[in-house]
Amino acid sequence: MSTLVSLRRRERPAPHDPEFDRDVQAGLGAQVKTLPAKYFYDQRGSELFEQICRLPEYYPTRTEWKILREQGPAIAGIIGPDVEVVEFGAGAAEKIRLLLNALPRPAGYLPIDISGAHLSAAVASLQRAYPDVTMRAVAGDFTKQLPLPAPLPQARARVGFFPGSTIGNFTPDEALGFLRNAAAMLRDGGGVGSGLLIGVDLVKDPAVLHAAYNDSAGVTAAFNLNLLERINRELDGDFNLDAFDHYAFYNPRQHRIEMHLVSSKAQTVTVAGRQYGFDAGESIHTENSCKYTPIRFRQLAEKAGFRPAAMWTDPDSLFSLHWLTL
Ligand code: AVJ
Repeated sequence: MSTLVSLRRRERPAPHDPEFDRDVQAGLGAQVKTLPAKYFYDQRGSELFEQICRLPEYYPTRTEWKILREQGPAIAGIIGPDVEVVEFGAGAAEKIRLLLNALPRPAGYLPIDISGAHLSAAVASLQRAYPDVTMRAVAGDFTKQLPLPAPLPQARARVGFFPGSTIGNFTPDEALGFLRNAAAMLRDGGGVGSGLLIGVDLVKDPAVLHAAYNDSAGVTAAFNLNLLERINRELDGDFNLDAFDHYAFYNPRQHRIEMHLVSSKAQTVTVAGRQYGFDAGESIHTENSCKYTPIRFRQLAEKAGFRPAAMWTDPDSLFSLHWLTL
């Protein structure tokens, strides 16, 4: 059975989503301009991200996929049967297939994603492939405390799934907050054996990191700039996309890729009737993508109340998959 929870209201994002409006106003009005990375993923942005995942330079997706595929039996052995999988930020709900294939008798799948339309299409096709798994999609922002549907009676435990190093979008402080929040949500409906399976990108040669966010086909640049296009469309903005440049670099002090949109000239932009001045060379900081060493990530998880129980990585130590128990 497939249930969609509060999806209808968000199917087509309202032209003037008040929260988007507020966040853009706060971000562009600040001394140092920023925009929240979670707004990348409108219809077009989600498509561009899927293209990024197939780029030769972008190693995280295919490396994590390989770890999941090759370590599937080991992972399934540790997690066990009859669990409800809660996916945070499910997007296209593709990787979950690998996990559902590997797990013995999975009871349920509860994906959470901000892009409701994208999620409902993905879950519909997934449900056809897994008729015995109870699927309940939740449209919402998983960085906030979200009320989840009651646990399934046939599920023994709730297992969180947070692949793709999405946690890298948070600063370490925010990541700690997310992990504490996830622990509370999973403990709530979970029994013995609940935990979190989470993909974390690793610190590595800065040249490899740099290439992954500066692909030669320009897809990452288009992904970054699409945020301005979304503001133009949904908040009646007049950003000239030719007057902003994609700029991404690795900051080794903070172990993170930073993505910016840099104004190529002095200009004034209007959004929802408000004006924002840009100096030549001024940036909008649009994304952080934090990288961790295995030890640093385990320390963070422990601080949030998890017990690091297992970790898998690839032979080149590009990416890590952690199993954290409660
Ligand atoms: C989805 C946040 C993991 O940080 O690598 C990819 C997003 N941004 N290329 C990442 C992203 C630019 C991605 N995450």
